[in-house]
Amino acid sequence: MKIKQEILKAFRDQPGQFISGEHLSQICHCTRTAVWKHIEELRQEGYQFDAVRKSGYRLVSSPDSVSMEEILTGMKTERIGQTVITFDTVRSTQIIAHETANSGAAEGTLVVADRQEGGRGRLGRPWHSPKGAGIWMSLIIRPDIPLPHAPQMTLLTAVAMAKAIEQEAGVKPQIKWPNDIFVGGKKVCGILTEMNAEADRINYLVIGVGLNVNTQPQDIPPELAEIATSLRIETGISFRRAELIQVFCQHFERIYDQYLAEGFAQVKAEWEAYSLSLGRVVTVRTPHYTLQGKAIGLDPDGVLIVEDAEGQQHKVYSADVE
Ligand code: BT5
Repeated sequence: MKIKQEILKAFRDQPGQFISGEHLSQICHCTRTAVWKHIEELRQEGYQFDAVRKSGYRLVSSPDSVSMEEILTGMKTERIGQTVITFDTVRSTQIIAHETANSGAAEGTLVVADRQEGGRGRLGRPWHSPKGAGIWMSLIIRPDIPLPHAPQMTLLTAVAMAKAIEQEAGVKPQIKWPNDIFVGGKKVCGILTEMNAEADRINYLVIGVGLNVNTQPQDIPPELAEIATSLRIETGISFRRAELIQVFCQHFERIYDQYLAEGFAQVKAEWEAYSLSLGRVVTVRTPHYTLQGKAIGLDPDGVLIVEDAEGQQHKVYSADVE
């Protein structure tokens, strides 16, 4: 653990308490001067400390930052999110995650940016990623599953994120097949799963997640005003993004481990419980066809089943659903 991370962990383990410079230097295995220097650096990053002679330091408040220290301090997982690479501004965290995965990054490596200049959705659509407002991250995983099962990871990610949103924001999210999470009837989160594979083997998946967290109405461009929302807009509360990332990683790891051990059935059941699409009449659009019908369920592999007016059932593997 880095010294700044150790310092933050010490304060988080004893909330509201003063910790002496001497004690901090023992925890961090460094000199008291080094402790002071790192506390000054943390102050520059927006952390507020009280410093009282003889008592030491007390952490008063933390910024809403997606720095490596903030994300790793309090991360309660075994491997998902245990390696975190962070940036102020990138074109897209997907691009960096692919490069990182290609150079051998471990499963669970997370790439996070405060802002994206070229965030992307499916089919090259743009993803609006303003500075400091949301979670723009890409997770690298290396599941040993058959290639056709890769899309199940999108559904699994949506369940993990829906649970994180529910736990942290206290609202009931709904998932629109396959990759959108809605709160209050508008899109709060989108998921983009990209795969690198050989003929019969997945090398890695990069799962991109964009979550509008503290976005204010004026940060949403006019073309998205009717369709996009944020957790803050829906609840009136600001959230600490690092904490949301930690909670997401915890849910993801638990569901993913169960999925690897037991298969897709549990994810399917949880996904259906959050579904916005099932039981509704939907329009399915792909580059090749448009279909109208009732979304009646997922098949055991996670493929959407739509029944048309003639009662014929269609399997939908990848599409936009309205
Ligand atoms: C998605 O695509 O919803 C997947 C979005 C994935 C974004 C993450 S952010 C981290 C990682 N790095 C990346 O570069 N991407 C991933 P799709 O279903 O194609 O939806 C895209 C559509 O959502 C756009 O055409 C807009 O209509 C709408 N949209 C764009 N930005 C939005 C936002 N911030 N909130 C809600 N809707 C948005």
